[in-house]
This record gives sequence, C-alpha cells and structure tokens, in this order.
Amino acid sequence: MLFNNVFELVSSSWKLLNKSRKFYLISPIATRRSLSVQYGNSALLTAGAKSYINKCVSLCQPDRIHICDGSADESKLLQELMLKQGTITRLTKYTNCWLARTNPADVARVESKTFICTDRKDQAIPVTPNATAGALGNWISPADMEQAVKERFPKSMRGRTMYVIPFSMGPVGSQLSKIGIEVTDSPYVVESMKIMTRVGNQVLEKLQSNGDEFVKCLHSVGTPKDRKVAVPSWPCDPERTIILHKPDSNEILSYGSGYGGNSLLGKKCFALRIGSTIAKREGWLAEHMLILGITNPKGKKIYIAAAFPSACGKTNLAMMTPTLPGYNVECVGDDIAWMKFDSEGVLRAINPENGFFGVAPGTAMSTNPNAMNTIFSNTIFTNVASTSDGGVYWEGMEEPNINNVITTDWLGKLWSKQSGKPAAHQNSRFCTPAIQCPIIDPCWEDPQGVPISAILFGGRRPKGVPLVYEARNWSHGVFIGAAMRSEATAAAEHKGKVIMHDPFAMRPFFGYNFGDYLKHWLSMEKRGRVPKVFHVNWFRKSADGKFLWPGFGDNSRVLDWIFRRVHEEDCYVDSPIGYLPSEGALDITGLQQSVDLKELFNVPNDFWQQEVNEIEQYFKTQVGEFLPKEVFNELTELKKRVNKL
Ligand code: O2Y
Ligand code: MN
Repeated sequence: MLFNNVFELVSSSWKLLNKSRKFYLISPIATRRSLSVQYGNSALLTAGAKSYINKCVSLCQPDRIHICDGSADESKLLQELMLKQGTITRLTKYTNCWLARTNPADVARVESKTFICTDRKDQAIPVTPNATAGALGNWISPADMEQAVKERFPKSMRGRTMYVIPFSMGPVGSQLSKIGIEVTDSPYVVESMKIMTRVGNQVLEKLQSNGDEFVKCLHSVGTPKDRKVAVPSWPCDPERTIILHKPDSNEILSYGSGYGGNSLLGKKCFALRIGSTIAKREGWLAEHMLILGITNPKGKKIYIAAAFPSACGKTNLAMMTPTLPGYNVECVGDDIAWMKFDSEGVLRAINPENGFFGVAPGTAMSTNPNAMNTIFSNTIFTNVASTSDGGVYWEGMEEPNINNVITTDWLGKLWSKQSGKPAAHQNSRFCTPAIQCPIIDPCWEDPQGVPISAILFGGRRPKGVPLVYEARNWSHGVFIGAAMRSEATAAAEHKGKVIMHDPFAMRPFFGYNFGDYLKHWLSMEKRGRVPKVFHVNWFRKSADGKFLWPGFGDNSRVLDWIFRRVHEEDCYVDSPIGYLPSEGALDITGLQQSVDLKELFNVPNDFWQQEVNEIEQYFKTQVGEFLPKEVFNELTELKKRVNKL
C-alpha cells in the first residue's frame, strides 16, 4: 500500500450518518472537521471505492465530497459554480457551450514532469550509458514519489470540494473496458471527464460486479507554496506540477495542473501509460491510435488503426471526407485504441474514450467539416478566442464575420488581426462528445470492438519518406513503428522544427520499458492474425518548400491502396524500405492539383543511408541492450538493402 504513513491515520471503515439528505463521513480526521457528502449517492460506493476515497480525504482534507452521478442536473450545478468562480463563460451563440481560459502558465501536457514509478529504473525506461534524459519517459523511485506526494498533496483540498468521478474507459460492460475513479478538486475536470469518458452510477454498479477493480486517479490543481494563486479562476501550481504513475498498483497522482492530459486522467495517464502496462500483463495493446472504418465503392468495409505523433492531424484523418468517389469513412476514435485478439484470432479494437479533446487552431470547414459539425453544442472550449456575438475563434477557422465582431484573445485581451499575435493559444482545445460527430461509426460502441485490418504509422517527414509504403511482415512493421520520426509537436514543451524520434507515437506515453514494449508487440504474432502494417507521410515537401501531396480528403487515395493491399491485390512493387504502390496503383483520377508522383515516392539513397544511421544511433543510445534482436535484425536488413541502392 502506498503512503502507509499518511493513510494509516484513517480508519478503514466509514460511519455514515444519514441526516435528512446529507451523509456525514466520520473518520479520525473527520472528527476534527466534519465532512459532508454534499452530492451523490454514497450507498453505491464499493468497499474498495470507499477505502480509496477515505485515503484521498485524509491526505487532501477537502471540505466537502461530491460523488458524481454523471447527470445533466449535476452538470448544471457545476456550470453555475464555474460561472460564479469565473472559470468558464457561456458561449451564447451555441447550445450548451462554454469557454475556459486557463492560467497562461498551464496550457499543455508537461512531459518533463511526468513520471513512471517502479522499483527498478529499467522497468520503466531503457537504461543505457548515454540515454538522453526523458527520451523514452521519466522514472521516479518509490521513495522519491512518496516524497513528491508528501510535499504536495497533504491538505491540498482544504476549503475545496473533492469530486469523486467513477468512469469507464470503453463502453460500460465491454470485456475490453476498464474502470477508473478520479478524485479531483476541479469542477472543470469533472465536466470535461463527463464528456471524455463514461461517468456515473452505472459505472459504480459495474464496479460491484467486476471484483471492485479500478484504476486509482488522484488529481489536485494544488496551491503555490506562497499561497498566491495567480489566476483565481484557474487555480494551479505550475512550479510544482507533477504527474505520477504507479503501474504496480494501477495508481495515478497528478498535482498542480488543471489542463488536458495532466488532469483528465482517463486519457493519456490511464488509457496509455497505465493502460499499456495492464495491456502488457493481460496480452493486448493500448496504443496512441485513431480508429476509422472505411467502406469502398463495392460496399466492403475494413477498419484501420493509425498512430501519429501529437498534432499530426489524427483527428482530421479520423473524420476525413474522402475525395475518391464511392468511398465512405466513419470515425470510431481520434486518439487512443485498445486492441485485443478475440477467440477467433481477430484483432479487435475499442476507442476507450467518449469524446474528442481536439486541437482547435487549424480546424475548419475546409480541413475537417465533420469536426466543425460536431463541436458547436455541449462543448467546453479551452484557450480559444471569443467573439462579441457569443462565439469562438481560432487561427485558420475561416470566420467570415470576424471583422464585424469584437474579438477577445485567449488571454482575455482585445484582439485584432493587425496585432500580429495569435488569437487562440496554439494548444487550445475543444472537448466535445464523440456521439455528436456526423460520421461516428455505427459500431463505435460495440462492446466486441471493431476488427482491425491495417495499422498505419506516420509522421511529419518533409524529406525522403514516401507518401506510403507497406511493411514486408510483422517484425518489419514493428521495426517501422520503432523507427518513427516526426517534426516536433506543439502540444508539449518541444517547440521548433526538429525531426524527433517518436516510436509508435508513444514517446510521451510508454508506461514501461520501450524495449519490453517492442518485445510485447513482436509477441502479438503468436496470439492471432496480425494486420498488415503501413507507413504514411502526408507532409513531404518539394525543394521549394511546398507540400507535394494535398492531404486531407485526398488521403482517401492512399487508404484505397491500403484497402486493396489488405485484400491482397497485386498492386505493389518492392523497394529497399518496403512495398510501394506499383505504377498507376495510386488512384489519382480527379485530383484537383497535379502531383509529382516520382518525387512523392522517391527513395533517395543518401537520405536513407543517413536515416538508417540515425535510427541505429538512436537504438544504440536510447534502447541499448533492451532492443529485441528481431528489431536489430530488421535494421541490419534495411541497412543492407539501402546500401545496395
Ligand atoms: O496538451 C494537452 O494536455 C493535450 S495533449 C492531447 C490531447 C488530445 C489528444 N492527444 C493529445 C496528445 O498530446 O497526443
Ligand atoms: Mn494524442
């Protein structure tokens, strides 16, 4: 048990006194300060849930407890509260839409303050003589984690309400789903979790029958040491922000930030970091992947999962409107896939989430009409600009009336295009229910999951990497995932245009040693029929810096080739890096711009020799002895083929 010394103060049983509609929780701490359960039905709590809440209470010492039921009435209550506190404003142009402005120091995930806690360092990350700190995650020892918790969480909820959010990742009751309980002092987190996950009494009921097994998620926005809260409507403690994961006990503790991936603990912390460790133990995969269904003109449908690093257009691809006639794309999820072989050996995937937490800038009718048609009801916007007619604005939005309204930027200052500054923060977001997506897949909540026929890896590669190529086999596919690189994302601290390694698009999200992760991926071949693997790159540029490929809906042309390869059509040629579309196999009929296919599919000798060297160096320095020999062999084979170019 974690933090015994803190928790042993607490009696393991609760005495609940029902006083009119109120329950009073009496514990050694609570005898000093009576603690009311001001909302929710504590009778539904399991013994495990009670015990966990009790520990959080004694550690954080909130004034009140609110057990979330997931209802609309509850949302109304919290919206009113957040309006009063100034955390949100109502966006009157739309239905049930809200704008939150954060403390400007709390605007994104913070990778450098995100840790995996294991007994040994090499259980969390590959330990090598020259590893770059943080390259494949950060490790913290149990003692240091305990210290970090002791320095931050005690009394962190004094004067505040502790919200208890029972949530399901995946449809409630699916064999592929998992339950979590997030305890937080942020009503914004509650309302966002109610969009991003399935929250409420049905989850507590499920918990009664699933052996009381849940991921423990404790979150506090915290208070700075000097107690000076810079932005009272958005309390946080950026200096001491820390996000801790303990895979051994399925625990997450997050302090100091109210933002996105740091605070909506179902997402990156649970569904990816803790999720990947559970998946390893149980023999399945928790991945940073969108899931889409694509139907061809003959009415045949397949599902594809695709991993791209943050801010590479996953949401756009997941909701794509194909330009290729007769094709139809439907969205299962835009960020995370949990995939497991069924008893027939078919790899089945669910989207564990219930909403989209998408990047606003760049989202427009021209780039993603389906997202635009999703987000203007029941949505929480964060750090976008607002307009005097009760609307929102961000860069790239194509708002025709933007000159007729007064615009306020994400910092709350009057804004005009002439200011030269962005109106919305580059990592501003919409948090919106997936069910509202006009092309949500009819099977998106199928408890069995959808069958996956192809896995795509990709990234922003301005040079050298063709539009699409296919892996020769599974271990080659695993190598391609391991060797993924992309221009750096804007979501984290890494800014500027560097081509960063981002294996499997999981670099910030591995819950355990990347070398063991690779072994786990390789082992999937023994468990069932593995899908074909492809690498795509929509972002190759010509010598004069222009994109060679139009992207967006025209990516359906690439999906068409992948579709045909899944059905074993002989439409490929061999190349040193994998299989490329054969001459004429990529359908470019009706393309609105001319494309230089030769340049788009060129595999330059010098580029690939450098690439192979770079990958070798990366594996050597960052993965070292943990690299599986199969992956090393794939590198060696690629090297040989490239050197023959
Ligand atoms: O910066 C954040 O907290 C959000 S990060 C995020 C949000 C939605 C989907 N993906 C990501 C990501 O960083 O991959
Ligand atoms: Mn993501």
